[in-house]
Amino acid sequence: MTVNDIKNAKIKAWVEECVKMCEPDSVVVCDGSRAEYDRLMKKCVDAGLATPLAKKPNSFLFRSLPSDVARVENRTFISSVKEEDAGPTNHWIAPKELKATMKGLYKGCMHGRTMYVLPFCMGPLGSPIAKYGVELTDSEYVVLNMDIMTRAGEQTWQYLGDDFIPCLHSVGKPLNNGEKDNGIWPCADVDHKYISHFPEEHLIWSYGSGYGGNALLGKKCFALRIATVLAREEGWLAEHMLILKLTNPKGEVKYITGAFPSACGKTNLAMLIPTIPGWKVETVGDDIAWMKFGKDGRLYAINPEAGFFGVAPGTSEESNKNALVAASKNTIFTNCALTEDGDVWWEGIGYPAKGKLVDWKGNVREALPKDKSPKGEEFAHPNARFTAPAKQCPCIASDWESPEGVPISAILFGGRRPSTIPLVHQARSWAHGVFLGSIVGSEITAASTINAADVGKIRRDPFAIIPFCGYNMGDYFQHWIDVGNNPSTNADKLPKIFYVNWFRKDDDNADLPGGFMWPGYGENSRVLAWVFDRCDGKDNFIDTPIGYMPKEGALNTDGLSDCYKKALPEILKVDREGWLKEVKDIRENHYPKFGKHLPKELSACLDDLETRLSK
Ligand code: SAT
Ligand code: MN
Repeated sequence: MTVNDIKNAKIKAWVEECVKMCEPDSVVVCDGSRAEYDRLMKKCVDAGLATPLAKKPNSFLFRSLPSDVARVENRTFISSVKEEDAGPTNHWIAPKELKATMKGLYKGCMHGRTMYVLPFCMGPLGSPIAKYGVELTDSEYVVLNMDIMTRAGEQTWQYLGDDFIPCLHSVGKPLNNGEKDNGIWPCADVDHKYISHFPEEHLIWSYGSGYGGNALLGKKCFALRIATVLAREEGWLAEHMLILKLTNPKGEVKYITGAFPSACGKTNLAMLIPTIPGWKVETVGDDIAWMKFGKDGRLYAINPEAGFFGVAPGTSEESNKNALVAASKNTIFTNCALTEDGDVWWEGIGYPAKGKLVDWKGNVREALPKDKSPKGEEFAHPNARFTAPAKQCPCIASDWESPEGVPISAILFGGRRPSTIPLVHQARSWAHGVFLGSIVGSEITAASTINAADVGKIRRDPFAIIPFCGYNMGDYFQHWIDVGNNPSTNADKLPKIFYVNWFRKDDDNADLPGGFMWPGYGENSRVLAWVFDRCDGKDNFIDTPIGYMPKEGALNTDGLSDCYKKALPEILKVDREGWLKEVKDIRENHYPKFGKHLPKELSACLDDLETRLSK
């Protein structure tokens, strides 16, 4: 198929306009077939950009440039007409100015390269919740990753209408006559990278980066930043949330979504192996949830993605066996280390490497006797990734591609909070739940900042969506409040909302590994079980000033190690003093950022919390 064969006139005209601007040597309309995948991968291998892995069937390792290893938040723009609509947490440039700058960069940017036209679907094909887009890119790596992460190619044309999302991407490295990449990852320098969103036009323009969320435009750019805008316009929710299916020993099922800032084990929770007998967790999604009201007034969620773009370091048999199996074949690895026998290795994989390794920068180095490496000298980049098909996950739920989505019973929020926030508490109402989402954050540690003065402060990441919301965060809070007041639903039908904290610490207690008062991982199933019963309205709670909490004996502790049993009362009580400090921090440092956009319901929740705590 060629551009001329594209039947949708709007798509065809847009492609032709972009071809004229970017001037690629050739244009290929992708069919999404296995043969095409193999051909593009071979092109990458021949160009020295990808290495086939002898130890993992049909799997390949890419190394990016050190300047292109992660999302670039300060080069990510929400280019709404009015700055106020981008809000206090986004970077903004006026659309006219940004378009002029980017058109200058796009002019001739695909010289010496092929432009790929990749139609794709976010969500199960034909699902009433799914949305469609077309990505134009000059990166084979992007096409290959999008093939895994989305439903892409031929099969999507029949669903693509005039409301498709145009996604234009270039690595920003044109080639002169006869010039080749010579095995060097193509991208532009940092100040020429632009990851731009035009919310009024539902348009995405990305330039200068070939990596992850900057370049796989279906993911953060479309399924979150543009989708949050669509969701607000159309009355649904586009969220940075995992979706899991929880089955109790009686075989009853509930679906739960959860939002956590980075480094809180979101993917691990989505693929958790319960330690309590008879319970089962299966995965519907590990990163993004789109939730819409069904006819019955309940919220139904789909995972718009078809793969996992997971952080490799720290993934081990112990932390997430299911992810390792998912990434054992047909997987793209990026910035991992390469072993002599043709496998990948990373810090925290659970065993030391042997012999020589090629590190993520391409240098050959002798492996260290331990699995850990000094900061800055890691063999795998800390943000090294695996791109694996979701269907390869051993715990993928049988209904993960259900077109109508799965009905959500509970929503979890959480962060890394060494003090104050208990193991679990439940919101009293939808608005109180929105309040809990709005205060999500993790404590800044020496490991997560270069600014010593910030250590101990809370880095707020409301709904874990700060880097991914396509409009004003105050208006986003209001949208959540409005969803709860939607006439097609009521309080009984809405998901119950919970705040969990797996990360309470007591550094003085030598019995606790790492000082953590809760073991986490599979043991989190104990909390999930309490949440499950709460959704059934069981009498397993007490009412406290901060919300509902497990009553004595309600949390299953059978088989829990003694040190954690001893720590439990402390992490299941209300720390009044700590919470009063929390209230003060929210009032003085967090809520003022949103000015008049902060919903009055949230200020009311804060006042109410303070009153209850002071009684
Ligand atoms: O690179 S991605 O944006 O896809 C992943 C992440 O940073 O959360
Ligand atoms: Mn994410």
